[in-house]
Parts: sequence; structure tokens; C-alpha cells
Amino acid sequence: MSNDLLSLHDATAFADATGHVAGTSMYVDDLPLAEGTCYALAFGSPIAHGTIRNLDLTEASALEGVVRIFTCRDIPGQNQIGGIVPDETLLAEDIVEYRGQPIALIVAMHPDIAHAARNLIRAEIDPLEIVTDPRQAFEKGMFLHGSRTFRLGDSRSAFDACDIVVEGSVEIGGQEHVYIEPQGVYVIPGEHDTMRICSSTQGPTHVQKTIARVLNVPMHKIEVDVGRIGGGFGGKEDQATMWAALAALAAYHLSQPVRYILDRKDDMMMTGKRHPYSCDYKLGLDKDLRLIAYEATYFQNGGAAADLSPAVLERTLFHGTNSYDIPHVTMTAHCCKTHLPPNTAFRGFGGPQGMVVIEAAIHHAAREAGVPAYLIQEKNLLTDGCTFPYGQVVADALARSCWETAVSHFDLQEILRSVHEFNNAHPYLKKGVALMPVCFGISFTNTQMNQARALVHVYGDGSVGISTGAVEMGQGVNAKLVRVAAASLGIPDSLVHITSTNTSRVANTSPSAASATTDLNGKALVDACEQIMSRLRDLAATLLNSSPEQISIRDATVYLNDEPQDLSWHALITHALARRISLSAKGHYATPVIHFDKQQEKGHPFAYHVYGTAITIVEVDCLRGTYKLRQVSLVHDCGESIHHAVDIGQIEGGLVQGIGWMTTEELRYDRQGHLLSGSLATYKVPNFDSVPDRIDVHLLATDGTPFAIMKSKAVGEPPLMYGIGSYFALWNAILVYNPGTQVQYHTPMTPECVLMALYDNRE
Ligand code: MTE
Ligand code: LUZ
Ligand code: MOS
Repeated sequence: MSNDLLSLHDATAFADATGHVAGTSMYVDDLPLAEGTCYALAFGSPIAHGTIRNLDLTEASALEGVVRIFTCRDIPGQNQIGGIVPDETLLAEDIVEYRGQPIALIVAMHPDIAHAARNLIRAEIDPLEIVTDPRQAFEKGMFLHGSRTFRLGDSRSAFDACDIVVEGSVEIGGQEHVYIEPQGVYVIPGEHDTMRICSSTQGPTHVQKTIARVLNVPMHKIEVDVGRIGGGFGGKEDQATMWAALAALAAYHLSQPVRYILDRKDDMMMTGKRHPYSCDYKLGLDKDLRLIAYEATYFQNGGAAADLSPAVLERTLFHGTNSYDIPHVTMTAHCCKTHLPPNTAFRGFGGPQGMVVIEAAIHHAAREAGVPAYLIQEKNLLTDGCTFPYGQVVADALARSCWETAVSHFDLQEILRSVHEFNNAHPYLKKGVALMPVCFGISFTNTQMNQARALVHVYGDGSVGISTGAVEMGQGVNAKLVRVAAASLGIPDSLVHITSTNTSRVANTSPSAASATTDLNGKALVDACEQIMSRLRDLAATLLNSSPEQISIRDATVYLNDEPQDLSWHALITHALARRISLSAKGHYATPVIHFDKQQEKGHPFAYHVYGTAITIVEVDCLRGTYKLRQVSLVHDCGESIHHAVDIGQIEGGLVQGIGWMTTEELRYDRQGHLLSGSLATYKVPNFDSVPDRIDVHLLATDGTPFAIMKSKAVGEPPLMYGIGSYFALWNAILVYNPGTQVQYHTPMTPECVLMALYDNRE
């Protein structure tokens, strides 16, 4: 079957596809409204840093249709929503530390009334000094968390032996998540102080735990339910919690249902984003272009509260050397506090920033050595037996096979030749090529988070209901989990239905994140299915006068010694009920092998790594500074993919999101910490025109790994980093037109930046 046919066929198995296309898929905003529903809206700080002197709610409270306005004084439990560090209030007390930080919560009979009331709130805030730059924060000693250093070998003395040493700095921009569904929640209070929270969250348990803490009620009173979310991309890993807890606070006091859905403007202004980083690097090579020593310092712009920043910082260090073997490394990362909204998880989780820096250093070294960067990249790819700076020994290195497959399958030499020819023929159009290898570790770097559970019920009619901790956010986890259950039970996908993610069905879940959702929840699901299968095999053995080892179930039929029997799945279930055999099971999974020692900064944090290589071709219009991505051809390692269409969708989507981050998506703040690009009119996300004319995805045929679900490797985040290739391809095109340009590694590479670089330093 050709790839196209296969995708079409697979698409029909992606249960959500039809609803998305027909517009019938339900999100929080589509839930039917219960009687008495009120609408919440936060009043956020108008300035980025200050002391609250007075908050006048009189006029706003008096507005007709305003039910009540809450402040921090109304919080019955702890006014604390910090996940890793307890440093974030739900509603500000005396100090505000970013623009938009919630100070009060308006609840009204209609969202328009809430908005009108918001304009009537008067806050007198004495301004304090605003810091938005992480290096400035560093100078002032403003940190959210302790600094971290990863070390391998002895970089300092190793530089002495190097023939080429380059040093420089890199400025990396942030990124707005632009999930299509903004943050939102619908809270319905019930009897006995219980609450049902329908939240657009990647982390139902995090929402549950935080609401319990804020309201001072036990977790068992709070039921969080997530049908699906309209994209999260990390932005709802922790940050759905604020809005859920605010609405829960109101519902608690009012005993009425409360809905809070942010509009796009509030969402962009008030929520955190991918972390901007400011970095320094020093890279040393020998005369054979072997990477010998690397030093990097990362100043992470964490925003006003820790949120997930310490974990994001850690992943920057884990991926600081990307796919390369470098024997002497020192990397230090600082978690700097600034007066911006707390920055948070975003696809790649700090890994992309770490990779941009090493790629910039290699690009710099290549210019210094007068060779193309891909020669240095190619020479230094990881191989089995190498050690990552964090101590894990490479045992699954596909860096070289991905690279070599990309080079041969897509014929790099021919690409380079035709680009050269094009550039010679066009005085004002220049093409640039870049290769981008990716090596991404799979597992939450916090070992404890790598656990999951699943619940399976086989009903009397033979249909199966499954429930796990996985949240469907468009990444296709439900489609994959249905397939996992069906394969484990030997029945068709159509007999399996996956229910919403609900903390009453599956407890203590990790957020759906770190690309590990299908691995963790899928393995727990297999565990549950196998328990039921074992009972069913025993039963079938009894019915067929044989032993369980001789029994298997496939195609909804019982097999004895591989011979189909006159005993169907449905008949077997009927027998099981008659004999009072349990047809339900709860599965559990905890990733084996992994561990990490933060004192030594060494260990084995990842179950496995995902590899790939992308070749990117851009074309720059050298009169206008505009550009077009002509082609991205990539080789990606999915192991044995269990859902081809979903995996291709993740690869293409991740790539384009990465291209957006590197090229047009620019978060611009003024010195007062106001987001100037705070709407989709000023913040440029990729559109049809930004998508490469051609995307070729070649899946590397490999055996997968036993740590991946059914050997199908995690795919959610790694492809985003292929987008980094577009950034260096742009520089390479610019350098053809203007070899004297002063290369500054600042991202994103907007058309304005390209235009400046084309005419920088040029006679
Ligand atoms: N794909 C879609 N369509 N929507 C999303 O929100 N999130 C990404 C990725 N792909 C996302 C997505 C992120 S940040 C992660 S961590 C993974 O999906 C999470 O899902 P997984 O663990 O099942 O891969
Ligand atoms: N979230 C998290 C993540 O809490 N820990 C991680 O290691 C991680 N990695 C990627 C994305 N989200
Ligand atoms: Mo993804 S950043 O792990 O939600």
C-alpha cells in the first residue's frame, strides 16, 4: 500500500476525525449549561510589578448582574497554586509581579456583564522596578530556583588542545501556544461539598490537587473530567489550574455552576509561554573537525513564578549537546525570575532551546573553519557506547542511521548541487540548506512522574470500555490506546470505546506530557487487559477441556493450538458472567530502569531516545527579505508505528510548529512588561504559506524498543526540533548573498531580521 492510501485508511480509524470535521466534537465551551450557571472573569494587574495599595470594588460590585467579586481573602484553604515551588498565589495579596496577574475574580450572570464590571474596578498599585531580561535578573540575584551544572570530562583544560575555538551568544525567543481552544473550565458543585470540574487541562490530577489545596477539602471531593482538549502543547500541563481553581472558588461560595472560558486576548496576555533564553557558548574543535570541548551558560527567562521552569531548565541541560558526542562539557543553567507571566511547558520543554545553542555554536565553528556545518555535524554524531553529559550511556543510537538514510534517501549531494546552480542563476533569490539532527529523551525527567494506571471493563455484550490518565489533545492518544486494548484483547478496534479522562475512574495521574502519554498509559492498559485475558483463557481452557497455554484469542474468536474454535468472544463473555468471573481490571505501569541523582547530576533518566534528521531548503527574496520554505525532507525513527496517520500528523505538525517558533512567531514586550504582540493580528503563527512546499517524511524501519508501547516510539515532541533547521537554512541563504554579514544568533528570524542581515555590512 502506498503511504497515501495507508494514511487515508488510518484516518478513518481516528475516531475524533469525523467530529472535528463535522464540528460536533465537544469542548468545555460546548457543554450544556446547567441552570443558574454564572460566568467568571479575572481582573488582572494592569502593571507588571507593584504593591497593591487599594482595591476599590464598589462600582463594579454594584453593577446589575454582578453576583459577587472575590479576592484572596475569600480563599478558605491555601492561596497557593505553585506546582514545583510554592511561590504562586491564586489571587494576589499585597504584591503583583506580572501584568495580568489575577487580583480579583468577578462572577456575573453574563460574560458581558463581567467584562463591564472589570472596567469598573479601580486598583491603586505603587509601581516597583520591572525586570524583563533574564541576564538583568541574574545580575540582581533574582532566581526562581537553584542553578544547575552538568559536567563531563574537563572542558576548561580541553580547550587548550583545540585548533578552533569559537565563542558567542544566542538570544532565543519564546512562543505562544495558540491552542485553538483557549483555557477554560466549567465547575458544577454537588452534594456534600463535592465538585465536578470539566477542565481543558493536560493534568487532571494537578487540577484536582490544587483545587483541594485552595478550598481546603480532601481530593476525593473533587472530580476532574476531561473529554478532550483543543490543543495543549504544554500550555495546559500546569496552567489550566489557575482558571479551574478560580472558578471552583466561586462555585464553592455560591453553590452554583461557574463557567470560565478565557478569550484569546486574556489568554495571550495572562498565561505563560515557551521560555525565552539568553545564552553564551564556547566550542572547541580539533583540526579534523572533531568536537572536543563545549561550555554553555543558559539564562532562562522564567517569568514571575516557578511553575514548571525548574524542570524545563533541566531538559535544556539534558539536550544541550543534542545528537553529538562531545567528551568535555560544562553546561550551567540559571532559572531567572522576571516580571512576565510565569513561563511554562511547551512542546520540547526546554530541549529545543538547548539544541538551538549547540547548533548555533556548530554553525559558528563551521564559518570559522570555512566548511559547511553539516560536515561538523556528521562527523560528531552519537554512536553506541558514548556517554551523555548526564551519565546515561548511549545504547540505542540511531543518530547516524537517521542521518545517513536522510543523506542517501533524499540525495543530499543532488540537493546541494541544484541549490548551487539555482543560486548562480538568480542574483536576487538565494536558497539555503541546513541539516538538523534530533535526539530527544523519552521519560519525564522527574522519575516519579513515570507511572500510570488504566481501567478496563468488558461489558456483558462483549463491548469494552477503557479509561486511562491520558488526555486527548489532538495528538491521537485515544486512537492509539483503542488499538492497544483491541490488540491485547484480540478483538476489533470497533468493540473498544475510550471514555473521558476522569480522576474518579483513574487516580493520581501524571499530566499528559513529555511525549510519554501513550507509552505510560498504554502499558498500564496492557497490564489491565492481560489480567482479564488470563481469566478468559482459564475459562476457555475449562470450556474446551484443555490448558490455558493452548488458548489464544484473536479476531474475537477463541483459538486452541492455533486452530479457531466454535467459541466467539461474545459467547465467552456470556460464559464468564454466568460463572461470576470478574470482567474488570485495573492496570498499573511504572517505567523500569530509569533513575537520576540530582546531587551528582548523573543517572539514567530516559527509557529511550528518539532520533531523526531533517534536511531543510529555504528560498530568500533578497530584495524584500521575505522567504519561503521550499522543502523539508526528514527521516524519523518511530520504531514500529502503531498508527501511521497519527504519527505522520505529529511529525508534520511538530515540524511546522518548530518552523513558526524559529521564523515568524515573535513575542515582543515593552520595557514595562506589556506584551505588544498580544493578539493573532500581531503575533504571526504559521499559515498555509509558511508550510514547506514539500514535506517528505521517511520513517526509519527499526525494531523499536521494549520500553515503547508495542514498540511504537513516542512522537509528540521530537519533530518540533526539526524546525530549527529552517533557522540555519535562512542564515545559509543570507550568507550566499552577503558573505560579509555579521551573523547574530537571535531568534526568531522574521523577514525584518532577514532583510537587515542581507544588507548588513554590505557595500
Ligand atoms: N498534538 C496536538 N494535535 N495537540 C497538542 O496539544 N501537544 C504536544 C504533542 N502533540 C499536542 C500535540 C505535546 S507538548 C506533547 S508532550 C505531546 O503531544 C503529548 O502527547 P503524547 O504524550 O501522547 O505524545
Ligand atoms: N513535563 C514534565 C514535561 O513535567 N517533565 C518533563 O520531563 C517533561 N518533558 C517534556 C515535556 N513535558
Ligand atoms: Mo508537552 S510540553 O510535554 O505538554
